[in-house]
Amino acid sequence: MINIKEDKELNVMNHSCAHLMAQAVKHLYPHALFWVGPVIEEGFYYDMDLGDDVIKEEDLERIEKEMKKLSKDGKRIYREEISKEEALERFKNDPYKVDLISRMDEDSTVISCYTQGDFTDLCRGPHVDSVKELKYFKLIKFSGAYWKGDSKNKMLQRVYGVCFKNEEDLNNYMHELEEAKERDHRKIGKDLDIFMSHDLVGKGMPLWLPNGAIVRKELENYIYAKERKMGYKHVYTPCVGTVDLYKTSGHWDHYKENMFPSMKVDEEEFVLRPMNCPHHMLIYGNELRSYRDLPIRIGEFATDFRYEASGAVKGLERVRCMCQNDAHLFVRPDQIGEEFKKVVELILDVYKDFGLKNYKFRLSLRDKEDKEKYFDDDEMWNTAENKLREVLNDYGCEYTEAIGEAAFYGPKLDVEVKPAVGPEVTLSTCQLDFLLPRRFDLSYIDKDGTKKTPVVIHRAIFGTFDRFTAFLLEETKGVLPLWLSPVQVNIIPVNNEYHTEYSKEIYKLLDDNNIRVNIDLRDEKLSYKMRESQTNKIPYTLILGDNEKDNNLVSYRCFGTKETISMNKNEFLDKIKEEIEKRVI
Ligand code: TSB
Ligand code: ZN
Repeated sequence: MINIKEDKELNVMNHSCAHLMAQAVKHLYPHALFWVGPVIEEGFYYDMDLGDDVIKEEDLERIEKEMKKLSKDGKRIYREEISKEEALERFKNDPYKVDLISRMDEDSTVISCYTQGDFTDLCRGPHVDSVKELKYFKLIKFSGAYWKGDSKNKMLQRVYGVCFKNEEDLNNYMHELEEAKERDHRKIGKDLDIFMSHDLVGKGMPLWLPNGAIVRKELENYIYAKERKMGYKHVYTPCVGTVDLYKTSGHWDHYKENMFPSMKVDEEEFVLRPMNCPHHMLIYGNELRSYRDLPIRIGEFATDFRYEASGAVKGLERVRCMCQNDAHLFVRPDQIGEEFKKVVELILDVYKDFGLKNYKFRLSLRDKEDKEKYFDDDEMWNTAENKLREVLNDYGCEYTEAIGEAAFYGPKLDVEVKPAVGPEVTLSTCQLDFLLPRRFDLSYIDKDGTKKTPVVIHRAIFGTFDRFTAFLLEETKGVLPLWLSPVQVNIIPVNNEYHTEYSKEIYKLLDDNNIRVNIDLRDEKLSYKMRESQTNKIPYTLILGDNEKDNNLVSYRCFGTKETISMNKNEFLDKIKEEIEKRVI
């Protein structure tokens, strides 16, 4: 999809269209006050205080109609530059604008207003010359949005829209949007019974249904086997820790806003953990370590809790309770390069196994100015950042650099992917850390008998099982490979009366061989059952009738094909066993 924010002309048009929408809203809701209306990748939105009014679906049409009227009317848009004093005077009855203006620095910012007909808005611009240039727009959706993104503030009404240069572009965009909705893992996850959520459990706390649990278990088995082969040792640790643990690690100072509030039990104060590093540090510190023991790789499928803004939580992609495919690698300084390289190789290997191609590497570095987030040790940061660059260059990986995106304890390599709907997210991550081992006073005895501090590499290949599953559902459009499919084979007898017995025999053969098989004995038409098998995206549908029964055959249809293939039942079993074992995609 086109990135509207980055297209100069569309950016201006969409910005002007946000004003046009505000003007229309003002006509329909004269008491409306406006906060901000930025251009985003997908178009624009405006946050508005409509008093007690709450936007509903049918309101979008009304607003759009008014916008069309205003556009036809074709008023010119003109710019005025005013002093801060004048701006404060002019907008004195609008607390939102006063808030914006009072935070403006008169010496460095020009304060400007844009007016079209009866509507004036404070704005940096630029804008199109006349509202008549805005013809091909559409209001897309609406939501609540806390003022300044803070849940303690008033909830404003946010309306999203998009504007294009011509009808064709708008239609194409709307078509793509429809397709994206179809590909959204929240829709697929519901259709395929992968996960659900419930207000009584809470926002961002998905419940994995039996089908989803199968996918997750398969992912766990898959990555566990890979990690075990690479010398990882897996552990289980509690999903809480004391506040003191997180004070020791530095999370309490640097990561508190992402954590759930603490709770007191007897004399101890606990937090739900947002990360597992502190627990793994303690496991490392539990034994005396020699230089010969390193690298030590401690892995865990670990449940974490993070405070994510309620407007940001999204299906399985951004949750408040997640399970990381986590590991902490404790290495000697001379092993950083090699170990980091192995992680990059593992990432590439895994993405290949899943046939994933739409991803980008990003090197996340510190913002040197941000002394609050990042610990102050230039040398340590420089060494770590250069080390990562070096390995990436050696490996010939293409990557971009992002300042200010590093973790508080060190720089990292992230893998970024684009969901069907919404901005990019991080899937895999590999982070270098010189800080935590020091804070936990970790050591190993070096060759010369002296005590040295290990370096830690934090890494999560899937990121979280939650986010990876979300991405996988979108990339595959829910058509999972055989080895991951909740139901691998669906058996439909041609006639329940005559073919149930043979169908049950085939069911047993497959079930005994650990194939996830279903038999559909419902009193429904064959064609209905076959269609449903397709809707549920089951890889193999077996249709068993007289010919199959008399000759020990199975006849099957693969998902998405119309062709029926017949085969000896044992041959079929061998075929799919091989397909599962090889994890064919
Ligand atoms: C890799 N301490 C490290 C760990 O050792 C860590 O926690 N890194 S992290 O903060 O980047 O999180 C790891 C991964 O979790 C991210 O790469 C991302 O893929 C995933 N993740 C982060 N936040 C969420 C969330 N709210 N919902 C789902 N997945 C998330
Ligand atoms: Zn970690």
